[in-house]
Amino acid sequence: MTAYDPENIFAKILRGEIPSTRVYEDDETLAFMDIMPRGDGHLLVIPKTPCRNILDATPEQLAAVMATVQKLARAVMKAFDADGVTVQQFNEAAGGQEVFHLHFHVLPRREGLPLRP
Ligand code: DGP
Repeated sequence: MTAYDPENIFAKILRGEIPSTRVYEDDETLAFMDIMPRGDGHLLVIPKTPCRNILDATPEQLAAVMATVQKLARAVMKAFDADGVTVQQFNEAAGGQEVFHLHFHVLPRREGLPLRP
């Protein structure tokens, strides 16, 4: 397992070194809009503590992040009058991960409307 890199983009967002559109925050997690949205309301949920991906996450980090994912999944259902929600998560480059700080994508979905690539 590669070590956590504190210079990854989401660590910089957490430290306020680069801007983001924050939509939710609590003691353990942060959520902000994805800069390359694959649909309206596409947001990302991350733990505030260092964590590369699900492979090195602690049960506590996962519990906190998933609680926020559920909260925001329910919120986007209402806010976007959605028919469903897709939750996505990638691990390591071979698994599709591009930013190496644990994150979950939350994507409100409408019936018959595919995600953008
Ligand atoms: P992945 O690691 O494959 O889940 O993809 C990373 C996601 O992070 C991708 O949907 C685009 C998003 N992203 C990359 N850089 C930034 C950034 O600087 N700000 C924000 N808000 N999102 C970013």
